[in-house]
Amino acid sequence: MALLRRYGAYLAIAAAFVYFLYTLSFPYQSEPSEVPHRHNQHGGSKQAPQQGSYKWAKIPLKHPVTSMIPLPTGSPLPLPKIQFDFGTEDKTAKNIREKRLTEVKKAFERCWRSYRERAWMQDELEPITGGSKNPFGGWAATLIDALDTLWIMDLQEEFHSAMKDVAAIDFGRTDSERVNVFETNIRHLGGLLAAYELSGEKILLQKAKEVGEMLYHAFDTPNRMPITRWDFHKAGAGKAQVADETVLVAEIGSLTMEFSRLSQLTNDPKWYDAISRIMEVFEKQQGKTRLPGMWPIVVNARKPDFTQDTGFTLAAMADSLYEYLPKTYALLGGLNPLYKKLYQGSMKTAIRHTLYRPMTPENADILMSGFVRAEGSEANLYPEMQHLVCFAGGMFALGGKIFENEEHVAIGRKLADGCVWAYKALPFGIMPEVSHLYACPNTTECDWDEQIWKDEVARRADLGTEKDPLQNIANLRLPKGFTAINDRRYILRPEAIESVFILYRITGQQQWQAAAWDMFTAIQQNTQTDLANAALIDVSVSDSSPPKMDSMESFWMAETLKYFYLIFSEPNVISLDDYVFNTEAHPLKIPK
Ligand code: DMJ
Repeated sequence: MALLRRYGAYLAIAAAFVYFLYTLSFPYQSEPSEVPHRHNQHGGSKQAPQQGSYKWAKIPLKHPVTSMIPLPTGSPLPLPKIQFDFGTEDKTAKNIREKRLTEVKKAFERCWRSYRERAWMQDELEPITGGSKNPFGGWAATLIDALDTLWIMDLQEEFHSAMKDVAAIDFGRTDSERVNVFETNIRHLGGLLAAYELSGEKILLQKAKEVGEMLYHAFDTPNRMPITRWDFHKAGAGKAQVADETVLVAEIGSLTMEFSRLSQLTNDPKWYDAISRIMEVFEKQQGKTRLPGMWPIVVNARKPDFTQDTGFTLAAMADSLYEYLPKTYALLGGLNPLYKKLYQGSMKTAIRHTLYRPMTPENADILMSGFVRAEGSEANLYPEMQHLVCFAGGMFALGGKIFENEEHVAIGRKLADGCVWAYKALPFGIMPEVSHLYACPNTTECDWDEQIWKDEVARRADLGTEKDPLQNIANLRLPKGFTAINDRRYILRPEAIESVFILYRITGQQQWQAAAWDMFTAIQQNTQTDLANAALIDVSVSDSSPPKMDSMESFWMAETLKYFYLIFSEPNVISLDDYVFNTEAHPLKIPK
């Protein structure tokens, strides 16, 4: 009974938390998990204006560590070669490539100009009305996120002028009540570190350190687990803090790259120590979860205990946790085998339980990664397809190279192909945020069966009792192969082009550049506004162009346009043999 009460209380807290996230920005509900499909929710509501600025480095800690976990020592191990050996380029191919590169740069410059004129120092430009908003603490998220793209695109004047204003940003104050630690880490800390790595400008490392000092206070809890939706002002006032009982696993598991690099660049081990304590918990819990090998979407950081939630995925709310394991391994020069162990263990489970081959009219030999509900001895796969999970192709391919596993590289290729297929399947060539497909019984062969597809569409849409189910299928605007579209938006996300870029650099095959160009032209034609580019409300319409919404997240210029630019650059520009990208596409240098 006591156990039931405790479990009931846990569920009630989890449900309340999930409902809170859901109300923030999710217009749809996930069928199997009933949790919103994205971990990067915004920071939260405004609070009364703050007096003064917190000097984070000087605020005493309530729970300082007694002994510091040091960075691994020794010379970095040589990593296997990642990039394809590109030979001399054919003249016509070079010509085409350079024209495409110019088009991508023009798209970026347009957005940058409008941001500069209309929303300078704000987090985001509103690309239709020209207004602005501050969902990320008001620390100029778009500016910081796009700094390294400016450098890579050789926009030197803009880079140096922007850098001067970065110097004035005060990370000791915000009008937001809560700070999203994950978002601040990947966008601000990641952005500043990468811009520093590329330019060598000391002020950028200084600002990265200021962000690091701030975020370090989110770890000031009795068990040193960080608070992910963090009460900035409570911490600034020196009040006691405790880690949360319901935390999204990506938010606690995707701090390793930036924190490790910050420790390496400052020679201060405290950030590496902070994330190492988290990864020790991941190691302890890996074999105890409901789907051993993987970690569930919601975890209890206070206990810590990762054994309650039954939902598992490589997609939203878990994604970058897995992505960071091979990348952190590389960043630490291969000197911490824990990251290899965690990655290999989790991928074994992910391959077995989350991957499926969708049934398509072309009998395409592709893969997708869905959602798994693990209860008792059962693990049931729900063949969902999220835009967010399109990063997985690149992760498997890169991880396969790092750990010399060709089977993983092949899986990566099929996953990336799955997203290319999904883009092409929609009327305007852009895939939606969340949809469902029909999973073939196995991944080796699968023939299209129109009747199975129609039955599945009808079942999902609950059309069984309708007079004319086929007419209703038409009303659902589903390309063949799609059994439901649960969220019809495209919000300028990067994951598909991210994987296509990685596959191109790893294989050297031109098909990936061709796929990238199709994606770019489709996105550019449909998302352009008078000022910049806007998210789309519905990519499934066919009789008119997709309607837009007044939003341009900072990852459009930080990630999406950067990957489009890099796939048409010379392959030695930010080579995958020299850099690993954080989950916001900020390149961090691999120590050699
Ligand atoms: C970005 O902030 C990051 O790529 C994150 O890992 C997931 N969501 C967005 C882009 O879609």
